[in-house]
Amino acid sequence: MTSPAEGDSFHRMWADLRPIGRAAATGGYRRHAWTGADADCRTWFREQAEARGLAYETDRNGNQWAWLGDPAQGDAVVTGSHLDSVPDGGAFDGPLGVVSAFAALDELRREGARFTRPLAITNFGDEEGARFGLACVGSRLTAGVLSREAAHALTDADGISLPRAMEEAGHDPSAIGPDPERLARIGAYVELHVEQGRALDLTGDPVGIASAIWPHGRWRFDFRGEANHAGTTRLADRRDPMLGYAETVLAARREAEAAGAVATFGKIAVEPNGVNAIPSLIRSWLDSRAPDQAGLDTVVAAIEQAAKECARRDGLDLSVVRESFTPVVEFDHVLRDEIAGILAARLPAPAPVLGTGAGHDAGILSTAVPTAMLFVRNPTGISHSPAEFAAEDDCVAGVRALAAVLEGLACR
Ligand code: HGY
Ligand code: MN
Ligand code: MN
Repeated sequence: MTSPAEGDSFHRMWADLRPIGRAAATGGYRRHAWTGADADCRTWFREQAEARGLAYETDRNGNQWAWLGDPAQGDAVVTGSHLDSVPDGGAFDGPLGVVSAFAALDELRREGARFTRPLAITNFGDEEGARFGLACVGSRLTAGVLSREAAHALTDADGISLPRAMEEAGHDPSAIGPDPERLARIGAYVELHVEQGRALDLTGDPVGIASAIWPHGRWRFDFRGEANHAGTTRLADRRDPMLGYAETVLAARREAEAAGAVATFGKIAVEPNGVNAIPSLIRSWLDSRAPDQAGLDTVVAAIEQAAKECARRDGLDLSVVRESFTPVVEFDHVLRDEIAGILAARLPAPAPVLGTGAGHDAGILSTAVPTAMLFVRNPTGISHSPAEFAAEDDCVAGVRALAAVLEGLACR
Protein backbone atom coordinates (compact mmCIF):
# COMPACT_ATOMS: atom_id res chain seq x y z
CA MET A 1 0.00 0.00 0.00
CA THR A 2 1.23 3.53 -0.56
CA SER A 3 2.17 5.93 2.17
CA PRO A 4 -0.76 8.19 3.12
CA ALA A 5 1.20 11.32 2.21
CA GLU A 6 1.80 10.11 -1.35
CA GLY A 7 -1.75 9.10 -1.92
CA ASP A 8 -3.48 11.94 -0.11
CA SER A 9 -3.46 14.73 -2.62
CA PHE A 10 -4.17 12.33 -5.47
CA HIS A 11 -7.21 10.88 -3.72
CA ARG A 12 -8.50 14.28 -2.64
CA MET A 13 -8.28 15.68 -6.16
CA TRP A 14 -9.78 12.52 -7.62
CA ALA A 15 -12.74 12.72 -5.22
CA ASP A 16 -13.30 16.42 -6.06
CA LEU A 17 -13.23 15.79 -9.80
CA ARG A 18 -15.20 12.54 -9.82
CA PRO A 19 -18.80 13.91 -9.75
CA ILE A 20 -18.26 16.56 -12.44
CA GLY A 21 -20.14 15.67 -15.63
CA ARG A 22 -20.89 12.13 -14.43
CA ALA A 23 -24.19 10.61 -15.63
CA ALA A 24 -25.82 8.84 -12.67
CA ALA A 25 -27.62 6.39 -14.95
CA THR A 26 -24.44 4.97 -16.51
CA GLY A 27 -21.54 6.24 -14.40
CA GLY A 28 -20.09 7.59 -17.64
CA TYR A 29 -18.86 11.14 -18.22
CA ARG A 30 -20.19 13.83 -20.53
CA ARG A 31 -17.55 16.53 -20.23
CA HIS A 32 -17.84 17.96 -23.72
CA ALA A 33 -15.98 21.04 -24.85
CA TRP A 34 -17.33 24.41 -23.70
CA THR A 35 -20.31 22.93 -21.87
CA GLY A 36 -21.23 23.38 -18.19
CA ALA A 37 -19.38 20.23 -17.18
CA ASP A 38 -16.29 21.44 -19.04
CA ALA A 39 -16.55 24.77 -17.24
CA ASP A 40 -16.71 22.97 -13.89
CA CYS A 41 -13.60 20.96 -14.80
CA ARG A 42 -11.85 24.18 -15.74
CA THR A 43 -12.82 25.72 -12.40
CA TRP A 44 -11.42 22.66 -10.65
CA PHE A 45 -8.13 23.00 -12.57
CA ARG A 46 -7.80 26.68 -11.69
CA GLU A 47 -8.50 25.95 -8.00
CA GLN A 48 -5.77 23.29 -7.96
CA ALA A 49 -3.30 25.71 -9.53
CA GLU A 50 -4.11 28.56 -7.21
CA ALA A 51 -4.15 26.33 -4.12
CA ARG A 52 -0.51 25.51 -4.95
CA GLY A 53 0.51 29.08 -5.64
CA LEU A 54 1.06 28.32 -9.33
CA ALA A 55 0.62 31.11 -11.89
CA TYR A 56 -2.64 30.27 -13.67
CA GLU A 57 -3.51 31.27 -17.23
CA THR A 58 -5.80 30.30 -20.07
CA ASP A 59 -4.15 30.64 -23.46
CA ARG A 60 -5.70 32.05 -26.61
CA ASN A 61 -7.04 28.61 -27.54
CA GLY A 62 -8.64 27.88 -24.19
CA ASN A 63 -5.92 25.55 -22.88
CA GLN A 64 -5.22 25.93 -19.16
CA TRP A 65 -1.70 26.32 -17.74
CA ALA A 66 -0.40 26.31 -14.19
CA TRP A 67 3.20 27.58 -13.98
CA LEU A 68 5.94 27.08 -11.39
CA GLY A 69 8.83 29.40 -12.21
CA ASP A 70 9.13 31.98 -14.95
CA PRO A 71 7.85 30.78 -18.35
CA ALA A 72 10.04 33.40 -20.03
CA GLN A 73 13.09 31.44 -18.87
CA GLY A 74 12.19 28.88 -21.56
CA ASP A 75 13.06 25.19 -21.73
CA ALA A 76 10.08 24.43 -19.51
CA VAL A 77 9.07 20.91 -18.60
CA VAL A 78 5.33 20.65 -19.21
CA THR A 79 3.05 17.83 -18.09
CA GLY A 80 -0.70 17.35 -18.17
CA SER A 81 -3.43 15.97 -20.37
CA HIS A 82 -7.13 16.78 -20.94
CA LEU A 83 -10.30 16.85 -18.82
CA ASP A 84 -12.93 16.53 -21.53
CA SER A 85 -14.45 13.14 -22.36
CA VAL A 86 -16.13 11.14 -25.07
CA PRO A 87 -19.91 10.64 -24.61
CA ASP A 88 -20.29 8.37 -21.57
CA GLY A 89 -16.52 8.10 -21.25
CA GLY A 90 -14.52 6.74 -18.38
CA ALA A 91 -13.06 8.57 -15.38
CA PHE A 92 -9.40 8.06 -16.21
CA ASP A 93 -8.94 9.02 -19.89
CA GLY A 94 -7.43 12.49 -19.52
CA PRO A 95 -8.08 13.30 -15.85
CA LEU A 96 -5.55 10.71 -14.68
CA GLY A 97 -2.81 12.71 -16.39
CA VAL A 98 -3.90 16.05 -14.97
CA VAL A 99 -4.48 14.83 -11.41
CA SER A 100 -1.21 12.87 -11.49
CA ALA A 101 0.64 16.00 -12.60
CA PHE A 102 -0.54 18.00 -9.60
CA ALA A 103 0.07 15.03 -7.28
CA ALA A 104 3.58 14.53 -8.65
CA LEU A 105 4.37 18.21 -8.02
CA ASP A 106 3.01 17.85 -4.47
CA GLU A 107 5.30 14.87 -3.93
CA LEU A 108 8.36 16.69 -5.27
CA ARG A 109 7.63 19.70 -3.09
CA ARG A 110 7.26 17.43 -0.04
CA GLU A 111 10.70 16.03 -0.86
CA GLY A 112 12.16 19.53 -1.16
CA ALA A 113 12.95 19.27 -4.87
CA ARG A 114 14.70 22.32 -6.32
CA PHE A 115 13.49 23.15 -9.81
CA THR A 116 16.09 24.49 -12.22
CA ARG A 117 13.65 24.69 -15.15
CA PRO A 118 10.15 26.17 -15.25
CA LEU A 119 7.42 23.56 -14.80
CA ALA A 120 3.88 23.82 -16.18
CA ILE A 121 0.82 21.65 -15.69
CA THR A 122 -1.75 21.77 -18.50
CA ASN A 123 -5.31 20.92 -19.36
CA PHE A 124 -5.59 20.88 -23.16
CA GLY A 125 -9.12 21.74 -24.29
CA ASP A 126 -11.37 19.57 -26.43
CA GLU A 127 -9.05 16.60 -26.87
CA GLU A 128 -11.82 14.11 -27.62
CA GLY A 129 -13.60 16.16 -30.26
CA ALA A 130 -16.92 14.80 -28.93
CA ARG A 131 -18.85 17.99 -29.68
CA PHE A 132 -17.22 19.46 -32.80
CA GLY A 133 -15.93 16.26 -34.39
CA LEU A 134 -12.22 17.12 -34.53
CA ALA A 135 -9.81 15.55 -32.03
CA CYS A 136 -7.30 17.63 -30.05
CA VAL A 137 -8.64 21.06 -31.00
CA GLY A 138 -6.81 22.94 -28.22
CA SER A 139 -3.40 21.43 -28.89
CA ARG A 140 -3.86 21.50 -32.69
CA LEU A 141 -4.59 25.22 -32.62
CA THR A 142 -1.60 25.93 -30.37
CA ALA A 143 0.71 23.73 -32.46
CA GLY A 144 -0.48 25.48 -35.61
CA VAL A 145 -1.83 22.31 -37.26
CA LEU A 146 -5.41 23.59 -37.20
CA SER A 147 -5.97 26.92 -38.93
CA ARG A 148 -8.02 29.68 -37.36
CA GLU A 149 -10.39 29.51 -40.34
CA ALA A 150 -10.89 25.75 -40.03
CA ALA A 151 -11.54 26.14 -36.31
CA HIS A 152 -14.12 28.83 -36.96
CA ALA A 153 -15.89 26.48 -39.37
CA LEU A 154 -16.37 23.74 -36.76
CA THR A 155 -19.98 23.35 -35.62
CA ASP A 156 -21.75 20.99 -33.24
CA ALA A 157 -24.91 18.95 -33.91
CA ASP A 158 -27.04 22.02 -33.14
CA GLY A 159 -25.11 24.17 -35.62
CA ILE A 160 -23.34 26.11 -32.86
CA SER A 161 -19.87 27.12 -34.06
CA LEU A 162 -16.77 26.57 -31.97
CA PRO A 163 -16.15 30.32 -31.53
CA ARG A 164 -19.73 30.86 -30.41
CA ALA A 165 -19.51 27.97 -27.95
CA MET A 166 -16.27 29.43 -26.58
CA GLU A 167 -17.87 32.86 -26.24
CA GLU A 168 -20.94 31.45 -24.50
CA ALA A 169 -18.59 29.69 -22.09
CA GLY A 170 -16.81 32.97 -21.37
CA HIS A 171 -13.68 32.50 -23.49
CA ASP A 172 -12.83 35.17 -26.07
CA PRO A 173 -12.24 33.31 -29.37
CA SER A 174 -10.92 36.34 -31.24
CA ALA A 175 -7.27 35.28 -30.89
CA ILE A 176 -7.53 31.53 -31.49
CA GLY A 177 -4.72 30.23 -33.65
CA PRO A 178 -1.05 29.20 -33.61
CA ASP A 179 0.93 30.10 -30.47
CA PRO A 180 4.61 29.83 -31.46
CA GLU A 181 5.75 31.99 -28.55
CA ARG A 182 4.22 29.54 -26.10
CA LEU A 183 5.66 26.52 -27.89
CA ALA A 184 9.10 28.16 -27.82
CA ARG A 185 8.96 28.10 -24.01
CA ILE A 186 8.55 24.32 -23.90
CA GLY A 187 11.63 22.14 -23.63
CA ALA A 188 9.73 18.87 -23.13
CA TYR A 189 6.11 17.74 -22.79
CA VAL A 190 5.40 14.53 -20.86
CA GLU A 191 1.82 13.24 -20.70
CA LEU A 192 0.72 10.51 -18.31
CA HIS A 193 -2.35 8.61 -19.51
CA VAL A 194 -4.28 5.51 -18.58
CA GLU A 195 -3.35 2.79 -21.04
CA GLN A 196 -6.13 2.19 -23.57
CA GLY A 197 -5.31 -1.44 -24.06
CA ARG A 198 -3.98 -4.38 -22.02
CA ALA A 199 -0.28 -4.48 -22.88
CA LEU A 200 0.81 -3.59 -19.33
CA ASP A 201 -1.66 -6.04 -17.85
CA LEU A 202 -0.04 -8.76 -19.97
CA THR A 203 3.52 -7.77 -19.03
CA GLY A 204 2.61 -7.24 -15.36
CA ASP A 205 4.01 -3.69 -15.22
CA PRO A 206 2.23 -0.75 -13.55
CA VAL A 207 3.81 1.85 -15.84
CA GLY A 208 4.94 1.90 -19.46
CA ILE A 209 6.49 4.39 -21.91
CA ALA A 210 4.98 5.26 -25.29
CA SER A 211 6.90 4.63 -28.48
CA ALA A 212 4.44 5.70 -31.17
CA ILE A 213 0.82 6.47 -32.08
CA TRP A 214 -0.81 4.82 -35.08
CA PRO A 215 -2.00 7.13 -37.86
CA HIS A 216 -5.74 7.55 -37.48
CA GLY A 217 -8.69 9.58 -38.65
CA ARG A 218 -12.43 10.16 -38.77
CA TRP A 219 -14.50 10.14 -41.99
CA ARG A 220 -18.18 11.08 -42.35
CA PHE A 221 -20.11 8.81 -44.74
CA ASP A 222 -23.47 10.31 -45.83
CA PHE A 223 -25.88 7.97 -47.64
CA ARG A 224 -28.82 9.85 -49.14
CA GLY A 225 -31.82 7.82 -50.40
CA GLU A 226 -35.53 8.44 -50.62
CA ALA A 227 -37.88 8.72 -47.65
CA ASN A 228 -40.96 6.57 -48.04
CA HIS A 229 -43.57 4.51 -46.20
CA ALA A 230 -42.12 1.45 -44.47
CA GLY A 231 -45.32 -0.49 -44.92
CA THR A 232 -46.47 0.29 -48.43
CA THR A 233 -43.30 0.77 -50.48
CA ARG A 234 -42.37 -2.31 -52.52
CA LEU A 235 -38.81 -3.51 -51.84
CA ALA A 236 -37.95 -3.09 -55.53
CA ASP A 237 -39.04 0.55 -55.40
CA ARG A 238 -36.91 1.55 -52.43
CA ARG A 239 -33.79 3.72 -52.29
CA ASP A 240 -33.02 2.81 -48.71
CA PRO A 241 -29.76 4.35 -47.38
CA MET A 242 -29.79 2.03 -44.38
CA LEU A 243 -28.77 -0.87 -46.62
CA GLY A 244 -25.78 1.01 -48.00
CA TYR A 245 -24.76 1.96 -44.49
CA ALA A 246 -25.18 -1.56 -43.12
CA GLU A 247 -23.12 -3.15 -45.90
CA THR A 248 -20.42 -0.52 -45.48
CA VAL A 249 -20.14 -1.31 -41.77
CA LEU A 250 -19.61 -4.98 -42.62
CA ALA A 251 -17.07 -4.03 -45.27
CA ALA A 252 -15.20 -1.91 -42.72
CA ARG A 253 -14.78 -4.87 -40.40
CA ARG A 254 -13.70 -7.12 -43.30
CA GLU A 255 -11.14 -4.65 -44.67
CA ALA A 256 -9.72 -3.81 -41.25
CA GLU A 257 -9.24 -7.48 -40.40
CA ALA A 258 -7.49 -8.09 -43.72
CA ALA A 259 -5.09 -5.19 -43.09
CA GLY A 260 -4.33 -5.71 -39.37
CA ALA A 261 -6.02 -2.37 -38.76
CA VAL A 262 -9.15 -1.22 -36.89
CA ALA A 263 -12.27 0.44 -38.24
CA THR A 264 -15.34 1.48 -36.28
CA PHE A 265 -18.66 3.05 -37.16
CA GLY A 266 -19.61 4.27 -33.70
CA LYS A 267 -21.86 7.20 -34.47
CA ILE A 268 -24.89 7.43 -36.77
CA ALA A 269 -27.67 9.94 -37.34
CA VAL A 270 -30.80 8.82 -39.18
CA GLU A 271 -33.25 11.22 -40.81
CA PRO A 272 -36.17 11.31 -40.20
CA ASN A 273 -35.47 8.48 -37.71
CA GLY A 274 -38.98 7.07 -37.65
CA VAL A 275 -39.79 3.41 -37.03
CA ASN A 276 -42.23 3.28 -39.95
CA ALA A 277 -40.31 5.48 -42.39
CA ILE A 278 -37.62 4.48 -44.84
CA PRO A 279 -34.81 6.95 -44.05
CA SER A 280 -33.97 9.78 -46.41
CA LEU A 281 -30.45 10.22 -45.04
CA ILE A 282 -27.94 8.29 -42.98
CA ARG A 283 -25.03 10.28 -41.60
CA SER A 284 -22.37 7.94 -40.20
CA TRP A 285 -18.84 8.36 -38.88
CA LEU A 286 -15.93 5.98 -39.44
CA ASP A 287 -12.95 5.93 -37.09
CA SER A 288 -10.08 3.99 -38.63
CA ARG A 289 -6.49 3.41 -37.49
CA ALA A 290 -3.60 1.30 -38.73
CA PRO A 291 0.04 0.59 -37.81
CA ASP A 292 1.18 2.64 -40.80
CA GLN A 293 -0.13 5.16 -43.31
CA ALA A 294 -0.18 2.79 -46.27
CA GLY A 295 -2.32 0.35 -44.32
CA LEU A 296 -4.72 3.09 -43.24
CA ASP A 297 -5.02 4.42 -46.79
CA THR A 298 -5.75 0.91 -48.10
CA VAL A 299 -8.45 0.23 -45.53
CA VAL A 300 -10.25 3.55 -45.93
CA ALA A 301 -10.10 3.37 -49.74
CA ALA A 302 -11.57 -0.15 -49.68
CA ILE A 303 -14.37 0.90 -47.32
CA GLU A 304 -15.16 3.89 -49.51
CA GLN A 305 -15.20 1.63 -52.60
CA ALA A 306 -17.65 -0.72 -50.90
CA ALA A 307 -19.89 2.23 -50.03
CA LYS A 308 -19.77 3.47 -53.63
CA GLU A 309 -20.81 0.07 -54.96
CA CYS A 310 -23.79 -0.07 -52.60
CA ALA A 311 -24.77 3.48 -53.50
CA ARG A 312 -24.61 2.70 -57.21
CA ARG A 313 -26.70 -0.46 -56.81
CA ASP A 314 -29.36 1.19 -54.63
CA GLY A 315 -29.51 4.59 -56.33
CA LEU A 316 -28.11 6.42 -53.33
CA ASP A 317 -26.10 9.63 -53.24
CA LEU A 318 -22.88 9.09 -51.26
CA SER A 319 -20.53 11.67 -49.83
CA VAL A 320 -17.39 10.88 -47.84
CA VAL A 321 -15.62 13.69 -45.96
CA ARG A 322 -12.48 13.35 -43.82
CA GLU A 323 -13.22 15.29 -40.63
CA SER A 324 -10.17 14.55 -38.51
CA PHE A 325 -6.73 13.09 -39.23
CA THR A 326 -3.55 12.50 -37.25
CA PRO A 327 -0.45 11.15 -39.00
CA VAL A 328 1.76 8.54 -37.37
CA VAL A 329 3.59 9.84 -34.30
CA GLU A 330 7.05 8.62 -33.34
CA PHE A 331 7.82 10.04 -29.89
CA ASP A 332 11.17 11.79 -29.40
CA HIS A 333 13.76 9.03 -28.98
CA VAL A 334 16.15 11.07 -26.84
CA LEU A 335 13.41 12.06 -24.38
CA ARG A 336 11.94 8.56 -24.41
CA ASP A 337 15.31 7.00 -23.60
CA GLU A 338 16.07 9.62 -20.95
CA ILE A 339 12.76 8.81 -19.26
CA ALA A 340 13.46 5.08 -19.55
CA GLY A 341 16.79 5.69 -17.80
CA ILE A 342 15.19 7.70 -15.01
CA LEU A 343 12.57 5.00 -14.42
CA ALA A 344 15.08 2.17 -14.64
CA ALA A 345 16.69 3.53 -11.50
CA ARG A 346 13.31 3.60 -9.75
CA LEU A 347 11.30 0.60 -10.89
CA PRO A 348 12.01 -3.06 -10.13
CA ALA A 349 12.05 -3.77 -13.88
CA PRO A 350 12.56 -1.57 -16.94
CA ALA A 351 9.28 0.06 -18.01
CA PRO A 352 7.99 -1.54 -21.22
CA VAL A 353 7.98 0.69 -24.31
CA LEU A 354 4.72 0.30 -26.22
CA GLY A 355 2.85 1.76 -29.16
CA THR A 356 -0.79 2.76 -29.11
CA GLY A 357 -3.73 3.28 -31.44
CA ALA A 358 -5.06 6.07 -29.23
CA GLY A 359 -4.54 9.70 -30.13
CA HIS A 360 -3.28 12.22 -27.59
CA ASP A 361 -2.32 15.87 -27.27
CA ALA A 362 1.25 14.64 -26.87
CA GLY A 363 0.96 13.28 -30.40
CA ILE A 364 -0.14 16.63 -31.76
CA LEU A 365 2.53 18.56 -29.85
CA SER A 366 5.24 16.15 -31.05
CA THR A 367 5.23 18.12 -34.31
CA ALA A 368 6.54 21.14 -32.41
CA VAL A 369 8.37 20.08 -29.22
CA PRO A 370 10.01 16.92 -27.80
CA THR A 371 7.17 14.88 -26.29
CA ALA A 372 6.83 11.61 -24.39
CA MET A 373 4.07 9.64 -22.71
CA LEU A 374 3.79 7.43 -19.66
CA PHE A 375 1.02 4.82 -19.54
CA VAL A 376 -0.58 3.49 -16.37
CA ARG A 377 -1.84 -0.09 -16.38
CA ASN A 378 -5.50 -0.64 -17.22
CA PRO A 379 -6.30 -4.23 -16.18
CA THR A 380 -9.17 -4.65 -18.64
CA GLY A 381 -7.84 -2.36 -21.36
CA ILE A 382 -11.36 -0.93 -21.66
CA SER A 383 -11.54 2.81 -22.40
CA HIS A 384 -14.09 5.28 -23.76
CA SER A 385 -16.52 3.49 -21.47
CA PRO A 386 -17.77 3.89 -17.88
CA ALA A 387 -16.00 0.58 -17.20
CA GLU A 388 -12.56 2.19 -17.74
CA PHE A 389 -10.42 1.49 -14.68
CA ALA A 390 -6.96 1.67 -13.16
CA ALA A 391 -6.13 0.24 -9.75
CA GLU A 392 -5.29 2.64 -6.92
CA ASP A 393 -1.77 1.28 -6.45
CA ASP A 394 -1.09 1.61 -10.17
CA CYS A 395 -2.33 5.20 -10.15
CA VAL A 396 0.01 6.04 -7.29
CA ALA A 397 2.82 4.16 -9.09
CA GLY A 398 2.07 6.44 -12.03
CA VAL A 399 2.35 9.51 -9.81
CA ARG A 400 5.68 8.27 -8.44
CA ALA A 401 6.97 7.57 -11.95
CA LEU A 402 5.86 10.99 -13.19
CA ALA A 403 7.43 12.65 -10.14
CA ALA A 404 10.70 10.86 -10.85
CA VAL A 405 10.60 11.94 -14.49
CA LEU A 406 9.80 15.56 -13.64
CA GLU A 407 12.58 15.60 -11.04
CA GLY A 408 15.02 14.06 -13.51
CA LEU A 409 14.12 16.59 -16.21
CA ALA A 410 13.43 19.77 -14.23
CA CYS A 411 15.54 19.52 -11.09
CA ARG A 412 18.96 18.91 -12.57
O1 HGY B 1 -9.67 8.89 -30.06
C1 HGY B 1 -8.62 8.82 -29.41
O2 HGY B 1 -7.76 8.02 -29.70
C2 HGY B 1 -8.40 9.73 -28.24
O3 HGY B 1 -9.01 9.15 -27.12
N1 HGY B 1 -8.90 11.05 -28.47
MN1 MN C 1 -9.94 9.37 -25.27
MN1 MN D 1 -7.17 10.82 -23.69
